[in-house]
Amino acid sequence: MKRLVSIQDISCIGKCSQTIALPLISAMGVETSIIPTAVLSAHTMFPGFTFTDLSDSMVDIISHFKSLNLHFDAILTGYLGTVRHIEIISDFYEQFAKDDTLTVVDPVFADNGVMYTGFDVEYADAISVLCKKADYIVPNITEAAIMSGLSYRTDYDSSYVKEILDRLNELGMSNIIITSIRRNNENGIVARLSDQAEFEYFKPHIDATFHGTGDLFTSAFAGALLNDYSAYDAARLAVDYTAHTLSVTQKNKSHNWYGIDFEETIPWLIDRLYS
Ligand code: PXL
Repeated sequence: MKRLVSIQDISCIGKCSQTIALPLISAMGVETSIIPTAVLSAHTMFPGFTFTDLSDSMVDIISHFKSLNLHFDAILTGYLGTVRHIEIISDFYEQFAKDDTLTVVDPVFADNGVMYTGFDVEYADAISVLCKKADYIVPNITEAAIMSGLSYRTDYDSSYVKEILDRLNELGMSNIIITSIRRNNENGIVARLSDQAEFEYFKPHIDATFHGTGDLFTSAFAGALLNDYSAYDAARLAVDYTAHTLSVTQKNKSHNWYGIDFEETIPWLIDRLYS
């Protein structure tokens, strides 16, 4: 069985980061180990959340992993939170990212034109450095614009997206999948791979936003890559799964404001994965 390590926070309530990656990628038939970066009582949309930084534990966990001689088929990072986390992960890459290790970075620091609580330009610069080291990056359009140095726009066309991709390429990032792109009445992704192949995939816009949707996309994408899907097929599966889960959640009368109801759609994902 392939083994992935997911490096992101544990939000005790709120369905995001590890509490999405762990069940979802495991269900996709991949052993999912974790390195928690921090424990939050709840994700950052909850007023009054607590944040316990686990940087020192990360260092201890990593040195124990090293003594166990572990091999990872993939390293996935999502929401981190501090520049120190990024530095620790860069060291982790040095030790564990072998030639046959797939590295996926979801930079997670902004959405809808604004940075999340607690993030700043210094963080954006630091995560850009990690993005240059990754095999695949999956920024949303806000994160991609900020990392590229272009200002975020709500109204844009494909030339804006291409310019962002050009600039990210110039910075040394490759295999870029930009998510949350709005086009007329559609939502989707635009990707450029290291061989310059480009693809896009759009679905009708669903008028609902739920926390953790990006984490769901990235987890499904990474899980599909480890099931030997091509980047194009993995991205399409992840878009379809995300859209399906959004619409199921929206229809769910008992849904919670704080998270997406992915638990209900895991069987759908697994059906699609093996069909
Ligand atoms: O979904 C990304 C995410 C993950 N973890 C925490 C967050 C967020 C987004 O805001 O607050 C703690």
